[in-house]
Amino acid sequence: PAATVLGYPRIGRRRELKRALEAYWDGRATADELRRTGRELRRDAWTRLAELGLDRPPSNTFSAYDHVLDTAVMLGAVPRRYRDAAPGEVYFAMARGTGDVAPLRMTKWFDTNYHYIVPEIGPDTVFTADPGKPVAELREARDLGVATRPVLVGPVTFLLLAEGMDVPLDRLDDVLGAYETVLTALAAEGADWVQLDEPALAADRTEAELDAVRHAYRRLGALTGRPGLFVATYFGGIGPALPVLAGTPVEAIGLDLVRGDDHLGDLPEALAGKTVVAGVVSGRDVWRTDADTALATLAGLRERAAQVSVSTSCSLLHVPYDLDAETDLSPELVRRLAFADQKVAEVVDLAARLAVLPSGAVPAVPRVTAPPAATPAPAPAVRTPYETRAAAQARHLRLPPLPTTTIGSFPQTGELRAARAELTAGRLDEAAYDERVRAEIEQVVRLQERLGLDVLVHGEPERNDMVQYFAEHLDGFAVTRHGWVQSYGSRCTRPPILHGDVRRPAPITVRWASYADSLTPKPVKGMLTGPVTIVAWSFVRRDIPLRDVTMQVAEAVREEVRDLEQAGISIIQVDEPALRELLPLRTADQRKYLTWAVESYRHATSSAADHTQIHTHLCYSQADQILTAIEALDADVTTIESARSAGRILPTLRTFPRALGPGVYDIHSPRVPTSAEIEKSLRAILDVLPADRVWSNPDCGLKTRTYPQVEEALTNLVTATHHLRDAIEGET
Ligand code: THG
Ligand code: ZN
Repeated sequence: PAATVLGYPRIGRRRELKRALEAYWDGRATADELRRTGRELRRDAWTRLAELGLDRPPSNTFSAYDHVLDTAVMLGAVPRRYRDAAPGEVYFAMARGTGDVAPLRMTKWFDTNYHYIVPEIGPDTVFTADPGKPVAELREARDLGVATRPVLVGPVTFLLLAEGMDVPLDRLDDVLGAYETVLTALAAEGADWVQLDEPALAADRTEAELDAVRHAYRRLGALTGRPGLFVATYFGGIGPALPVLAGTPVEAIGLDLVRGDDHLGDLPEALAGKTVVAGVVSGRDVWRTDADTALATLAGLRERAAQVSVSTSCSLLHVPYDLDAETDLSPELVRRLAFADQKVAEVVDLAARLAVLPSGAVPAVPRVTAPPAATPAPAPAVRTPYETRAAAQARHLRLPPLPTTTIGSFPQTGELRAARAELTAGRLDEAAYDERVRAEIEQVVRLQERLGLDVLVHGEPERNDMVQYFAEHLDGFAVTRHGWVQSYGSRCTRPPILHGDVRRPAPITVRWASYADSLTPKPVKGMLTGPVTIVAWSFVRRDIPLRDVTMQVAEAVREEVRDLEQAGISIIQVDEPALRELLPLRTADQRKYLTWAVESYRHATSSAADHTQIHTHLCYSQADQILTAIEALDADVTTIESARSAGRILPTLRTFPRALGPGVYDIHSPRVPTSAEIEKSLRAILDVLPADRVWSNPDCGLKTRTYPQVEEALTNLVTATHHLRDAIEGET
């Protein structure tokens, strides 16, 4: 049986692609230099995969920015407004915008922390196939002596992810024409297999959508002179889509058997003629695979399918390259871990073991019971009624109408990042580093006082990342040195590994919050990351339920809230930007998740005194989809990212029961809004919400902006707010 993986990381073992992209965008490198880096990364990937024992590694999994954007370009779906860019610049214009044209929207790739560029199509989009990229990669690999299997985003997933049409699948036949051209070109170039990714099948699909799947793969299957078709599904079981796919001429079907083993019991008869590509090695976490369990699954499958190949559950894009690069992890932890290269070896090893297993033999799997977790019983997580709290907070804080504030982070300067790198390398001592942080905090406080903001923040200069910083200060987590995972484009995160029971050995944020508080008579907001976001952006142990892990983290956050309060901090923000990210893809599973997610947040925050004001912040402009859960968090003030989508979101906020700060400055763009624009946004908000419950703030943290942009934008924000405030106070 063959061994394969659905995809492989592409940012580079030392983030070479990130460096090359940023150098190119800054004008420090030429397009040729960028292309050379891409070629080197692809060569490294193919030769490594071949060395590790894969006979047909994937190709076209490299991307200069994003694979969904690559697909849009391959299909000719380039919106008119980008066509004026210089020929070599169209691709990055779509990804990042130009001086005049905003980029395409970016959003979460299913329930991962990877973000893709949202294709834009309309009734008039002309799909013209350009097979150039997949064909070139196939050739490039073959010249290195490696036969590969080109990977494409499948036509149904592509259309379902696109925006601009009420019923995007109306364009299916036009898109299929372009896919036929690409498949024909790949076959002509010698591809014997092509992988078409259809992760959209792991979410709920209507009958009409399943009909589209049937139609798409019947039509592609009927193409003459085509390569073998391997439809890969992942991020969960595909339920009713499985018999549909099985009823088409595709030769191979990939199943995520890590998350989606629910459908294994009733595999349709029709699979008898197919190759099942069994995703038994998880592409979503860093844990070693239990070989006995995986082998039992594979042996069981072999009884029912024509062929079984061993694979990962999804692309390895979501895990770091190589565990061997980590020298600081404890040997006990290392024994439990597998990064991308180790997972490839696992796949190869499982295939070899399956090959020598006599047919009919299905090994028994010993049941292991996990040790009970040290999970806190959820405290009765209720605060007093909002009205009571709001009155106590008003007396205590004495804030003006439309209070102004920011979300937490201020720009992270190059010097600050350099100082942190020096500290890690041992070239700067703790005391000297602390001195830099202290100076930065003082500057940020003085700046906010000068700007006239009402609720100040310390600016988070001491934090690399809002999750990693907490992981570094909690027991039960390990952090890596080189474990970078692409988040979007050139941006990466180093997800911490949550491997044991979580405990907080000492206060984490109190020192810097108190320091900032000591500098000013204005209230300073304490800044914490919520329990759901901490687990969502980490690699989490799987021996106990995720809910229990999250409650342990919530207990640590609860202790931090208590200590901040005791240090005299009266406004505490607990962010949950990833609340929506962990939302299960299937609606049937969503309510249960939201219940425990909300419960963990309330556990973290409910001990706060009435006069302590709890804030929360959520990103990604999808607040409207989980508004009931956001209300249930019971935060006193909620700030959301809405500057780009106010028109859609504002009407849904009319009945929001507590204070809200819908963002009035889009921090994701370098553009600075005028005070007139901000005032207009605020007026739109005041049309929907009562003035005594509205806050005035940017729509996300300021970390990725520059100081000149931030100073100008916040000046305009304060001016606009004061103007409206005078009008409101004049009325009463
Ligand atoms: N932290 C984590 N995940 C995230 C975000 C985050 N996911 C969603 C959202 N924010 C957008 N993603 C990112 C990811 C990384 C960066 C910005 C937005 C980023 N990374 C630095 C880089 O690549 O240069 C490295 C940061 C570091 O030193 O850790 O700027 O905020 N976990
Ligand atoms: Zn945000």
